[in-house]
Amino acid sequence: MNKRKQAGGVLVFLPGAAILSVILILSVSVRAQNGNYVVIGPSDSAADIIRKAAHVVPSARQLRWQKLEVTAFFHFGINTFTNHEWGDGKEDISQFNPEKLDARQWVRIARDAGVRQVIITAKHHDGFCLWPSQYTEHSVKNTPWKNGKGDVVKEVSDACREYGIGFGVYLSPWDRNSAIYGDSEKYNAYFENQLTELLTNYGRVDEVWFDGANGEGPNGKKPVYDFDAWYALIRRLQPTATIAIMGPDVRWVGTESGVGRLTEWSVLPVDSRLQEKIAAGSQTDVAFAPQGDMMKEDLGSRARLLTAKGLIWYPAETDVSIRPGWFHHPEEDEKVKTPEDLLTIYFSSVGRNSLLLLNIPPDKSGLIGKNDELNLLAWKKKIDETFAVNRAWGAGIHSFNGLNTAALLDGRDDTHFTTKGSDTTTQIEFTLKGEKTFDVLLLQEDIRAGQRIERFVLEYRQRDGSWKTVTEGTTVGYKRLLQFPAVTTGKVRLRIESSRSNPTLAEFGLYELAGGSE
Ligand code: FUL
Repeated sequence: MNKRKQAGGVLVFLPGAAILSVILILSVSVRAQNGNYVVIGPSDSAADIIRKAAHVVPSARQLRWQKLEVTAFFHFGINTFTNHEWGDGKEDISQFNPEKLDARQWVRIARDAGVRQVIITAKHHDGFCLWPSQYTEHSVKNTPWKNGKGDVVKEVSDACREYGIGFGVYLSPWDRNSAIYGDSEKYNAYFENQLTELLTNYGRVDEVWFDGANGEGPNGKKPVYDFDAWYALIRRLQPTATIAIMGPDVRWVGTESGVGRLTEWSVLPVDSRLQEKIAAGSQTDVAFAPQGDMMKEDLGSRARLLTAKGLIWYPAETDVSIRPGWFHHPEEDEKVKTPEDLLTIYFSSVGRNSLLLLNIPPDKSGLIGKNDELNLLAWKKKIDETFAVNRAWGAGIHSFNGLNTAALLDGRDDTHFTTKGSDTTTQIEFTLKGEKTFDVLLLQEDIRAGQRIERFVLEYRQRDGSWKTVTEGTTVGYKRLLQFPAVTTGKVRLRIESSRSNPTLAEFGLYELAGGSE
């Protein structure tokens, strides 16, 4: 039975006034962050709006986050012991005793799999805290684990520092254990206190992840979360941390299948940040089935932008679990996604202008299982082998209206090719160093300049001299990867057919999938 559907009906949306104030506060704070927000005035023409959209850029924290490409979740907590996905807060926490817990193993495996930042579920909806919070008794301090002296959050943050990767926290606003949940004023103060503990006792925090779930407390009421105050607190205590999902920096892609949109704009009309829409989607399997409407949903096309009051940089994060559930369940030990599954997910998330947040749940002994580890490492090997050699390296590059063609093959995402004058289309021809075989195209825009490309086509020259389409697409953004049946040729050309301003293309790559195309 689907646990999410079972638990459905407990959600409420933030009331309109709260949403408005969230947006106002966000607008004010982001406007100051040089260029990741722009106001559309009543006198702006369609051309003005598109030009403005082309110049919205990520904030420094959004840029750092985007470049991570692959991050991981560790879903771990009392659910790991009760074998549930969502606890009700009444669990007997004396069950929590992960005798072999080794956060260094978790982080080492993640790091070896190419993960650049991890997020620990410090508190899930059941309210059990993985750190010894002084504001509740429902935490590790009252469990047999390490005689109540343990702190999972500390072990994970220490391991992240040791292995040189980022550290983030998931703190569920919905707390099914708290007796004061339902009383907005008291609960918000409690939540702020817990957030403060996490943001002050564990060194640098790089991401704070809020889910939007909100149910009724013991008093039969649903509290109104004070997101404004939480954002302000995070900005004050951890100014470089991105605030994800129910937050201003990063948006949920809209599926939990690892599949992002084929057309994925990071510049969106300001109303896309309405917290209630995000909350509604993140809890409803039906509305967000992988092939469902959300995949077709147009978030950032020209038509959508033209009616906007403002535009923001609001990039997509694609979260998915390596197993069917978010928490570890022994019966799913044989259902770990294979290296091939993970590679497909890599292409449909990182390769679609999104960041991949891959969940790797430790088991109740406190370790990541062997199957998960082996599949992760085999996946990483495939990625490394696939992208080791760019078949376009050493190619002669010609573009009739192009500037700085050398940037396309310099391996850097902060230098770019662009066009002369105000040209928004171009053709770039690559004379490869001899005949090459490839089945993957990589494109990257220099997002420091914005996201601009709207349509592109890759063609190859056939033996008879005619050109044939290899693949085509719409948005590029930070990274776009496309797979196609293998092609062997000595010449390719990339045609950028539409762009919101001069295209600013950072990288061009042709690769061959490790093990060949299927
Ligand atoms: C959801 C939660 O309800 C799930 O349990 C999980 O934590 C997922 C990442 O977010 O909204």
